[in-house]
Amino acid sequence: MRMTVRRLTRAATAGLVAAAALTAAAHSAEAADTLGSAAAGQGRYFGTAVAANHLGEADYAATLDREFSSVTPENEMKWDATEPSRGTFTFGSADRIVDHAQGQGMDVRGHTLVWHSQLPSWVGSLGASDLRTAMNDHINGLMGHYKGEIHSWDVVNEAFQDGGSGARRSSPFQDKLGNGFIEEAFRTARAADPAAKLCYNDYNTDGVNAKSNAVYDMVEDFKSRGVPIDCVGFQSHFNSNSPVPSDYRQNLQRFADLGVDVQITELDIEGSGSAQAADYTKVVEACLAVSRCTGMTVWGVTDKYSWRSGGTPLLFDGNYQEKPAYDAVLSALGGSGDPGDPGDGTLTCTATYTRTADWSSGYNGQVTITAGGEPISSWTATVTLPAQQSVSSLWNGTPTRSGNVMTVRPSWNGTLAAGASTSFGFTVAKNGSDAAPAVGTCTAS
Ligand code: G2I
Repeated sequence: MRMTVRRLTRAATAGLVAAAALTAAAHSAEAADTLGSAAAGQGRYFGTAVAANHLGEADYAATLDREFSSVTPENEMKWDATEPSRGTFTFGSADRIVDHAQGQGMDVRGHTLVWHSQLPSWVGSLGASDLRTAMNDHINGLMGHYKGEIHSWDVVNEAFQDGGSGARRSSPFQDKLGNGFIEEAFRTARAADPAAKLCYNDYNTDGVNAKSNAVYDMVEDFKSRGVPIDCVGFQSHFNSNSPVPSDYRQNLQRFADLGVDVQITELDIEGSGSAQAADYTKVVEACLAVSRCTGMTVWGVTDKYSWRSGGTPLLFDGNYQEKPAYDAVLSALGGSGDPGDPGDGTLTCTATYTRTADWSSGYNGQVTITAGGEPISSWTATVTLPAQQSVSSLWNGTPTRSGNVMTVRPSWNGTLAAGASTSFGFTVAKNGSDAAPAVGTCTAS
């Protein structure tokens, strides 16, 4: 357990959280204008994964503190970070996150106690009996340190295989301790911190499929035999290969009907603009439709630091600007910020670049312009080319050139609805340089 002073902090924090919820509820009668306060108006938390090493970045901390009511350490509570050698616990980075969260009246999700990944090599080399002891010691060490400070723990993470078999995934725990390791971990966890909700967490279990059926059968079995389990986490990492399933709500509901809470634990959806916004809306609406869906966590604050940063899957872009997906989530939560802008009527847009064709002497580039949460009637984007390159033609935009900088304005396509996109394209002669152009900040009017 952490020092008494921290325990006092925690008790004080509990009061703060209650006060924050009241404020949020009162506020929502007018118009909740942050994710956390809008979600509180629906009786839910809205969280994000956080990395300790970004907390010192002013925009990161400001966005985190303003918008979110729960945090999950992205890596700092994992086994490799907290018990790198047997019996030696290191809590520095995780404590930084927990202290920051408590200072802001945010709750903390614990992630994760028993997982095959980010496991120090010493764990894998133990024999069965030693491994069982080490697993229970690890659970007791972490949960004891944060006793009373974590609202939900991912006790076991990703223990089932992908694919159609519904089988358990191979891991030191599975291979040496057998199927019983999961329930043993949950029983140990219950004793270690009776106040924490104990979750099983996995991915590709978001719709009804062989893997989620296998988890469902396990939870049903646990409930029937009195194995302590309180919640199931649905990671919800989506992209075009793994879209939001059409039976997402139905799947959440069937787990809730077993008598456990459900939580969306690592939400991110690759994409941009109105399509991404629509997918986020589906997820939020599904959670709100299931009374035991107690909260949602997105897997990061900003696209800049996402584990899938190339797919821009989060609610804030790399400059901490609210994306159309942010507006969609806020609105689905019943909030009414001023979508897509800082709340003062400012019009916004984003510009993203892709190379759409490539040959030895040249390439075609395309810049997609997406309006923020307000309709816009014009936009301006700059494209800076590497020195050797030159543009031979440009379509669906009106360029003015100054040296190697092109400033592009609309031709026919200046008017965009909130969240809507258009794009312009251009052909470039490489002249020996294959480097990509740099696209500057989009401005809207
Ligand atoms: O892979 C996405 C998530 C799937 N579910 C469980 C989550 O715990 C998992 O999170 C990711 C983190 O977002 C990444 O940040 O887990 C990855 C590792 O399994 C994390 O990546 C690791 C890198 O692989 C390491 O090279 C790096 O040292 O992050 C570490 C800390 O930055």
